[in-house]
Amino acid sequence: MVTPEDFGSHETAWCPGCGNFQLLEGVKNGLAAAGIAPREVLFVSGIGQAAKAPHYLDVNVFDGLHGRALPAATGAKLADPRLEVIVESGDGCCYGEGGNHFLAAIRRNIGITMIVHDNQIYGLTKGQASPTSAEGLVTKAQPGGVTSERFDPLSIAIAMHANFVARSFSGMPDHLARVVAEAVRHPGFALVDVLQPCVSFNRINTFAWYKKRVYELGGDHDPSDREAAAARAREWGDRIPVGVFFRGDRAPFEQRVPVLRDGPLVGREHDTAALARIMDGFR
Ligand SMILES: Cc1ncc(C[n+]2csc(CCOP(=O)(O)OP(=O)(O)O)c2C)c(N)n1
Ligand code: SF4
Repeated sequence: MVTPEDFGSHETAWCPGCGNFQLLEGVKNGLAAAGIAPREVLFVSGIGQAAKAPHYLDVNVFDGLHGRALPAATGAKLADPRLEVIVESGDGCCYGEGGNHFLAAIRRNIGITMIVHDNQIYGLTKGQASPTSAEGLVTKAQPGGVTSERFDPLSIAIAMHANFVARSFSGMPDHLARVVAEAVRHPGFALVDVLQPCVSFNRINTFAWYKKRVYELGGDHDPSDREAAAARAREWGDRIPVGVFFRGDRAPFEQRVPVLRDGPLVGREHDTAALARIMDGFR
């Protein structure tokens, strides 16, 4: 039996009170509930406070560049589809510089779970606006307030037929663990956007701010209904829904790629002379 303790316990470099702590525990609990052992999982992160999360887990880890976790994760998943590949990083990393990779991963429906610590700010670089910052938010780098519309990851993911779209909140650890467990079990690309207060640089979207607004999607929501999911995703303001918005049934990319029909690429014999001939062809 897999337990949360199997994923280890480490000192972190996060600020006291940060929403990342509950997220870390939620991920451990979710993976244990899904029965996924540490050696079966590869975490790929970018750069940021959130991107440090995999450093605090006893799992396989690859640190990508800021915004570039998904391409590395995609390569790993194609090399060995048996791996449970999870991208874990911040909203700046996943939706800003990583935005195009996010769209490509949804289109491909690659079997990766992307867990986003959505604190609506750049934490590591000390408080600049991120794509999910609210319009008008004042920061040291945006003294006149953010002038762009907020990026809405759930609406985009649902509009593009992402296979699993969910949101949770670090203030709801049990809910978070349940959603993570469900996301990793669902085939294809799964998005878990987690509302994560940054107590140092986002003084607006605090735990108290979210607690007043967040509510759980109930039995009246049908996650197979994409139109209903889109309508719920647009709800943002006095009431903010969390839960599984949408569950699709598209076949994962790794099941459709011809080269993988004969099994994983790792461990296969490869002909270095043939590879050298191909490389010579580019000279
Ligand atoms: C290619 C590249 N662009 C920009 C940066 C600078 N940078 C590092 S972390 C970061 C933002 C972090 O914000 P987010 O991804 O939301 O994570 P958080 O720190 O809030 O958890 C930026 C802009 C970088 N290291 N590399
Ligand atoms: S800066 Fe914000 S996101 Fe980063 S550790 Fe501190 S509270 Fe958390």
